[in-house]
Amino acid sequence: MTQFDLTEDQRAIQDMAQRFTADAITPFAGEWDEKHIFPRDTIKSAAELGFGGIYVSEASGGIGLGRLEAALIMEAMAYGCPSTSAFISIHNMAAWMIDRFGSQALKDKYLPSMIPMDRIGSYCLTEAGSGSDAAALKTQAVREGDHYVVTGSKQFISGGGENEIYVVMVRTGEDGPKGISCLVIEKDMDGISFGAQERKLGWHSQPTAQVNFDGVRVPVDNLVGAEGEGFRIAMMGLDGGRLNIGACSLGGAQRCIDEAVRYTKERKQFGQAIADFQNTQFMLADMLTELEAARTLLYAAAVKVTENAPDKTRFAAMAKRLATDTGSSVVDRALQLHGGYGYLMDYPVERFWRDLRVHSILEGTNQVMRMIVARDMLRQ
Ligand code: FAD
Ligand code: 2MC
Repeated sequence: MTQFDLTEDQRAIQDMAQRFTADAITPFAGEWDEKHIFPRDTIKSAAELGFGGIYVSEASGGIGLGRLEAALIMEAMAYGCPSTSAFISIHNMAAWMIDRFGSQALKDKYLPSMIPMDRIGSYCLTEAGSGSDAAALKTQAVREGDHYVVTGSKQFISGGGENEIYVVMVRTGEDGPKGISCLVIEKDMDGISFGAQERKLGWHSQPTAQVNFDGVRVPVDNLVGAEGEGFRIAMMGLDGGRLNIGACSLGGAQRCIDEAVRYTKERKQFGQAIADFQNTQFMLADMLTELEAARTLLYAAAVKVTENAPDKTRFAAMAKRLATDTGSSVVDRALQLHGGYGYLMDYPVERFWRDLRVHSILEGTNQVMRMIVARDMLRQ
């Protein structure tokens, strides 16, 4: 993997994540995908390296790194399994929201078990009727004394049914973004239930399910930030999440480039290695060039999010859009270079093709990313 002006510490973190991936993820990821295995033990091992609280502050027990370091870790783990890497990213987003906006009591209540991933976090924004238009969400939280009574349903929740902690965006006030608040809800609270596991094209190593709330009584103390701040908190969480999803595409695409180089050097047709055809060489050259360009933008955006730069949201959106579209396009070309064998599960490329496809859809579709960028451009 090429370097982008990384410090010695950043290289050490990248190296640690790459070694962890080579030992604990890459050899097993194909089986996780094929048999739909959720690798909870491996996720727990990742947390032992600090990956359960990458940008949670050290004061709260996290490893307090920046967003570029987080992207390096996600990219490295996605080289083995984009689905598992992304799952760990979502947990990090939820833990960060509690650390950044929660009261001290809330942090004390949840983070000590979340950082080691004894309890794993989900992020719950999407509903059946509000996907891209997230501010239209309808899940209600009505205050009754010291509790909110929560009723509604969240769609497509990563970790749904498996995870213990749900960071949930709910409506406590008026229509639109200003009436939204953020609550921490536990899996075993009365009135919470889960839909059947979704049957998906990819991301087989992690569960996805609807999460239903039927009069769930949640202590008022479980509010993250103030009432009405939930949408902003959710969006700030996604600024980082989108970088990580982009990084997962970079890692997956890099793996497929490496697989394509190896395969095209070995595979012979017309009496020569297919790597000797100029078409193959030009394809490989374009794949790497485009991936490096996307990687450079993503790392730059990550630094902006760490530094809380005024244009961080625009950069995170641009980087997510470019990295995920480029990643999928690179993997598609790697599959083509494998010919018919690329379509078989005997080679890993088809798994990456399926896993990366959803990165252009979730954590905001790539159309929504363009909307964010264009709105910001036209506002100025
Ligand atoms: P829609 O919003 O209905 O969009 C359909 C199409 O219309 C898209 O192409 C979209 O880009 C386009 N479109 C919509 N509005 C506009 C517009 N204004 N201009 C141009 N085009 C537009 N959500 C969570 O909250 N937590 C999770 O953990 C989570 N995990 C997920 C895991 C998986 C496997 C999947 C598939 C989804 C997950 N999601 C999760 C939900 C995901 O974020 C949404 O699917 C996504 O935001 C899109 O919403 P939607 O599916 O309702 O599509
Ligand atoms: N940081 C801080 N504040 C933000 C923000 C950000 N990144 N983005 C928006 N806000 C604020 C914004 O400033 C505004 O506040 P104010 O009125 O005080 O200025 C408020 O939030 C409302 O913002 P908008 O007016 O932009 O809201 P709008 O309703 O137009 O929608 C949009 C914005 C489309 C960008 C948002 O709904 C969106 O991101 N949709 C996509 C949903 C999404 O990404 N879902 C992902 C679910 S998670 C997932 O998929 C997983 C796998 C975990």
